Amino acid sequence: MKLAVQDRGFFGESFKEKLLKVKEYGFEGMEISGDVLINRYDEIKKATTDTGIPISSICGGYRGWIGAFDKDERQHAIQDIGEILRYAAEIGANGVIAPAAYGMYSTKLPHPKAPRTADEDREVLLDSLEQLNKLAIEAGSKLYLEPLNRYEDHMLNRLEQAQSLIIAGGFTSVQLLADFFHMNIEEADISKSILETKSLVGHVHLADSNRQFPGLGHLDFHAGFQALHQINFSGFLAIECEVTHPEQNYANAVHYLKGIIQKSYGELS
Ligand code: LER
Ligand code: MN
Repeated sequence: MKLAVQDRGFFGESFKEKLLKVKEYGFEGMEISGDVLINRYDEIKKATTDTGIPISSICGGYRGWIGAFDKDERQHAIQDIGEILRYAAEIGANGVIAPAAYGMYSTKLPHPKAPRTADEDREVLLDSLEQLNKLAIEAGSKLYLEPLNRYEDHMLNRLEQAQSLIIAGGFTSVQLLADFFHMNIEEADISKSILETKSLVGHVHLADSNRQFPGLGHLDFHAGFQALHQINFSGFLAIECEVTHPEQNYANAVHYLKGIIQKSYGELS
């Protein structure tokens, strides 16, 4: 398990500055946006070589959603993510993240009826994932399918729902993203869900129960990390939090998380 962090303006202007800053905090990778990766590719590539800190993963920075209601928006997402997958492989990142959609529709808010049924949602997602699985294989990268909480998306809220799509389609280059903030809302038992989806878990997002830094909410990271050790998770855990006090937040989180990683590992070995 390696700790990564999402890019923030606070880390610096140039990617060399950013990667040196996160290295100083003790992170081992950085998650960046797809449009930034493409627009600043040469600079980012050189900065990863100069600093020894890799780009762990790509989150956002494309048009539309893979589960968009609008056909053109969905095709834009597939096209853009396809291009980002190629750049991700080129720079040595582990993969590219995609939720079904973010903020498009929620059945838990007073929205008018959705234009699609749950069965139609599933069909659309299977179609998008089939196209993206092929593009990920061609690129030599992975797509990380991310379930979000019920207020951010109505299609995929739990790991088991995303797992069911991956298995149904036999998508060998699509894996799961387990985000602790969303799992805290949607999973009955975070550890059990991780153990049940096992080797399909390819990437992790870390935030506490209130989207603040781990240690500033009431989530039990220890139990979740034990489950990650049990499935031999060797990927990145990327911090995706609201930043209130940058200088303290990052340093405290690395200290807190490395302590839990070591403790949970020690108890199992
Ligand atoms: C949004 O809440 C989120 O968790 C992001 O990772 C979406 O990809
Ligand atoms: Mn996330």
